[in-house]
Amino acid sequence: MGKTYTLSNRYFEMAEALIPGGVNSPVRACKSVDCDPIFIEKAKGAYIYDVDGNQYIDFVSSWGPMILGHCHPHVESAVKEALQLGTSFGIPTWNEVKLAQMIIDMVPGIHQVRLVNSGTEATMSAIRLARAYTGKKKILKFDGCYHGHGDSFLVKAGSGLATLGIPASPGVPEEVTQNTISIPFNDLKLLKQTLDQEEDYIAAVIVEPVPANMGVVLPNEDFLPTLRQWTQDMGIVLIFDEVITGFRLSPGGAQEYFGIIPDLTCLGKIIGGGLPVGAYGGKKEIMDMVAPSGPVYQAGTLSGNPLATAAGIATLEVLNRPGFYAHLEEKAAFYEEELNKLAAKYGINCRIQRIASMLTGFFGHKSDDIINDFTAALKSDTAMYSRFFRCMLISGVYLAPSQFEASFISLAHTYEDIEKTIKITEEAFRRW
Ligand code: KE4
Repeated sequence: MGKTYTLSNRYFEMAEALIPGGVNSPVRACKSVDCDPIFIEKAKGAYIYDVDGNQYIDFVSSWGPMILGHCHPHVESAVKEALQLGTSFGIPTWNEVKLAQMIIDMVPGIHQVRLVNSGTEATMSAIRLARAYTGKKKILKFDGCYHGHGDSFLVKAGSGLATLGIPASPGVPEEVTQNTISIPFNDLKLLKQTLDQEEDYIAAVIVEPVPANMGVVLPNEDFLPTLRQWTQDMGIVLIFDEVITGFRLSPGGAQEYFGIIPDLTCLGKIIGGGLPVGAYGGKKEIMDMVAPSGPVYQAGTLSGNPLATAAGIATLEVLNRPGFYAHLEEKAAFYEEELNKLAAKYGINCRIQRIASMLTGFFGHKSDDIINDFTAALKSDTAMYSRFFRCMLISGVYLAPSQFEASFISLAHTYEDIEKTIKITEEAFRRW
């Protein structure tokens, strides 16, 4: 029986009258995949259920946080237990110390950490800190990388801006953006030129070590080590934005995966297990500058919230179980392999790029086209992606509603779920 979206449509109509675009985050509006959003009622494991009773295998995982799947029992009981003790105090709690210790134990480059409420807060705070630490103003980022909606970052950013085709955002004064330099990812020649030219003015380079906001794009082998060396030599703070890669690529994120240690790290998503937690941390000599131990101001009413830290602690406890990442990687590799086979069998132009348990299928590219920067990613056939998204949606698979995002495999996805997804994909390709 075909799916009905009666209630989703009605709720969206009501939402549009009350909330800009009917959503609380632009990419959820599904504009780039030419359909209205579904409204979710509940989720469990690898599945989400919309308000009309339709079931979907979920590959968005709330844009990354749900690495354990939805309603993991360990997380659920931790939050329920915390709830009995109160929801927010604005006074220090033991869980903040415990989560801080876990983050420091897991993430090689973090020796002191501050909890905040989102990835955006983490990145905004990290660049403010880097500017204070170096006394310099400029920030260098990479085209297609997205670091949240802080003013300094809304320059040639990925994610929602790329999805909606917005090169930068109105309302951001040029006095701010003139201090942000954005160059192509993986371009060492231009990086060297830019650093040599701007060495005296650049406070920090901020990078997604594996960008996922232009779709998953892998760093060339020499890119991160060279970036690390040059920023080290020039006294420029290197910030890894690991909001997505943190705890995703390995317990210690991309910096453990590649063995490259940044000066500061930004975290989000997985760290809160689905509740709002972000964090920034790094070398103690830099973090000591953060108020109240130092003069760099940053604050937050709900930072370190007891429910959110309980969810984060429980999540990291499961991630640290033996074999967790190997198991996730095997399932993701199986999914990638089967997708490649299908694309070849049906002559569908789709380049799949994967690392660990996150991947993107770039439509309109040959399977061996390496996409290593934003310009290449933007050449994707977004109309084809849109059609694929809708085919999969009506067949019960929920993918990212944008070509410029990633799909995530969670602990909860079984091989049966992946085989079912492959069958549905084959049906979509067969009828292409
Ligand atoms: P939040 O403020 O959304 O928690 O984090 C911002 C952020 C920072 N850095 C990276 C690498 C990120 O990917 C993000 C947010 N990611 C997007 C999706 N790729 C969030 C989805 C949305 O905007 O609704």
